[in-house]
Amino acid sequence: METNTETVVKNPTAIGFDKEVFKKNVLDNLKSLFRKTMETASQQEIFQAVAFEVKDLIIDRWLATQKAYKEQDAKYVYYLSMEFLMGRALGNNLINLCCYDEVAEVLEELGLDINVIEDQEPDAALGNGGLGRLAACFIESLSTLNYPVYGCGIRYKYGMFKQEIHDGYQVEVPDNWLENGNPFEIKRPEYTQTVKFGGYVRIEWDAERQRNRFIHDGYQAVNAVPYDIPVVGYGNNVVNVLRIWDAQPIQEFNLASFDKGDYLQAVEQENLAKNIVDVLYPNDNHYSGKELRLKQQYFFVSASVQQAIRKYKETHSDLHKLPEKVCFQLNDTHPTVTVPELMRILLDEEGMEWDEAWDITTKCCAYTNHTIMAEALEKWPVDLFMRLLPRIYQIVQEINRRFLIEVEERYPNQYNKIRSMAILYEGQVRMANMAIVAGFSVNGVARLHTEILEKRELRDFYEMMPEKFNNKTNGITQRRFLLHGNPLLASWVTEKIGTDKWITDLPLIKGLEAYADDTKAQQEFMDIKYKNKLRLAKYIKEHNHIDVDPNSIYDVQVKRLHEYKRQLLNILHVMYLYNQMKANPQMDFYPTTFIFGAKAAAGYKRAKETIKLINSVADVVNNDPDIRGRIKVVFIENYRVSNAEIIFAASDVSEQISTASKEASGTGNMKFMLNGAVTLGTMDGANVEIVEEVGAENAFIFGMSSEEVMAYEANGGYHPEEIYRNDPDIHRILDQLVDGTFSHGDREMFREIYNSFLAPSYGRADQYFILKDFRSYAEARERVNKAYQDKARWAKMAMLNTANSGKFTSDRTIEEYVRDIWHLKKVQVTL
Ligand code: GPV
Repeated sequence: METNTETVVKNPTAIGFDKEVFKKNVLDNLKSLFRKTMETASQQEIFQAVAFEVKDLIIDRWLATQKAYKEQDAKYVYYLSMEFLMGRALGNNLINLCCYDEVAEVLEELGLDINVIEDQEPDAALGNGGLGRLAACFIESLSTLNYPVYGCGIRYKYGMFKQEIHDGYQVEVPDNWLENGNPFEIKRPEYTQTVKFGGYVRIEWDAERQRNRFIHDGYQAVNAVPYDIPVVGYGNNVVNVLRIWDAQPIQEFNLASFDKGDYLQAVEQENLAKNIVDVLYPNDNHYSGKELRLKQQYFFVSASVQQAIRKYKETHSDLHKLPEKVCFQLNDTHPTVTVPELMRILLDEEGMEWDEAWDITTKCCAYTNHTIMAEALEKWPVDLFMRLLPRIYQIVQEINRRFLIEVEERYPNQYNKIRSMAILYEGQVRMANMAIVAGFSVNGVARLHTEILEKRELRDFYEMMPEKFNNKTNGITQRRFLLHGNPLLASWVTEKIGTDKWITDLPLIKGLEAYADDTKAQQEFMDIKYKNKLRLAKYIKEHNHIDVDPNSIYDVQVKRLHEYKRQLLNILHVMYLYNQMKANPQMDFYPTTFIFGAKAAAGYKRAKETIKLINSVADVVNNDPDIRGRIKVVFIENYRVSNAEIIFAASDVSEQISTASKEASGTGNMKFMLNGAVTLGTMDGANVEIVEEVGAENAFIFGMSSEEVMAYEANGGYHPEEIYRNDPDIHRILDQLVDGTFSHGDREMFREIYNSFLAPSYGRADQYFILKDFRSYAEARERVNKAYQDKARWAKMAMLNTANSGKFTSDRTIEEYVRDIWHLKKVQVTL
């Protein structure tokens, strides 16, 4: 793999950093921003003053980068995503500017702790989970690897809600992340675009060109105003842009419109603009079909595509060559209206013929699929779609018409092919089908996932157009999830392998393998883990008021709450363990802290019940004197990027227990591995590749294979009541859901969970095969518990996980996207 370590500049003075200047400027900022001094300023104000100073360090690199791109007439990827789960910026910007330690020293001289200052920054939580965080890792890697990118998204006023736990239940609190402003963003009103909704399409004869013209009229319009956030590369002077769009009402009345002076229309336009970017939909892996969501999609896509074309035309005259300079990468189907929007611009605004426009569009668009779960597939009702986007809908119809002719030619009289591949079908617009038909690339996010797409979910498309399909196994950035999140381990890795080049070349971390059997290194590794466990214990004490024992095994499942991720399997097993220990207080068991962190979509009932169950089990188990603290259950409130960094660093066991075939990839699994946690998981998503890298002896694998799961599904499921009848331990825990054991006698609290196994009110019983996998899971957990008691063996396993995590850097993933899909060139930036 090509790396660019030779361009990395780590000497802070070489990047123009001067401690004394920095200090003086921070004090000046305090004065000019808040009329305060060090003595009177709040921590939040100091954070702001520091952040503005860091933005100053960024600005020159930002200008230099954009200048270099222009000079080299660089090709850009536009990474279009409804979500960018960025987390905090200050610490990572300092790291990538290579002056983190120096700024920490400056702050210390001012009597401040950099961690406390970093804690003042709200997470930019413009995303739900894996898909949004992947986008954030990708743009960071693109910057670090010297590739031009615009991240394009929405500047939600309210990002992912804050989670509070009241009486064991999740309560959602609005996330007003912009309350104190965002010191890193820059408003760019000069790039404002207009986006049109509703109305109708008028057809006029264009005598000159001898063809129809399509004129969109009677619409409501909003202005899209971009805010740019810098994305700093590691030590290479590159600063790319995350461009997020805000919606503003159009000030002037549309006097040119035929019903001029229409007061009501002006008011309606204002209302449209008011709510379009209000809030991120908090659904993960789930399509909800709300009109406002489609408005959000078209809003940011139209603005981004218009902007891309305008930029291209500043320096190029021939739009036929657009694919040489622009690639639109669609992060799942959410931005798929990119396809008809680009067609609209080329046809209606540029006056092209269909075939020319289609040729360009299909060379510019590429699609990433992130799930095979049916409930996540976006299918917009035709009536809603055509009402909101009348001209776009016409274009979709034409794309569909022409595609179906192709299908018919290739597969005469095979209606099943049309049924599976049509874009418009049974009154719905099927976004995935449109993305596949129009994209030149379709990729899955882990090898197993791509295989399932090819062999099953998208079989007909794969058969018809195999050349489009490819795999890009996900990755994560080690700058955030090791260098920033786990500074102790980061320094130790550098010391052990004798170089810090792993920061931009993660496979070098393999050098740790030489120490796997070295007793002293094992001790050092576990000492670092212990310190990180202390740090997490302190966090949990401060935020959740629970004492945890840093000598216990930290067994951790943090991710969105979803039935397919099977937090329920985890907590049912804790109930089982509790029963075992009550029955046999002397049982051989190493003390374990079961840590959960998860937000449930606000409207996802089963997920919220599961949170309540976890907290209820925690209440009983943590307070039962018979257990003597040997089992603890902790639910960490408000799991998000910033506390995730602390959690990964402190984990011993990484729970990756999704029903095989359901988790497209997972990326948390990689963050745990990098930080030396051992995977306890199913053969699902990227777990398969993790096991391949680290070796089966250094992971704990259990459960049905994806093939087995899919075979059961093809037969309509299985019979969980047989297991219930024949396995007394399982019988007992299910009964405990409805006998009040974990609910102060309330027999109804968990009735629906109970019913989901034995008497589902909808769908199949135990849809995610929890009981089917239970014994295998229990046995794997026993192996984990035994293995941990052999300190040397565990230390070796943990270290080998870190040592073999090299493949899972997002730098590798990005190089593959560049090689196979984007074909970007590296741009060197000098100051
Ligand atoms: I679709 N993913 C997500 O976070 N939200 C979504 O709406 C959809 C997918 C996730 C998958 O569930 C993960 O397996 C995957 O690792 C991640 O996307 C990034 O590819």
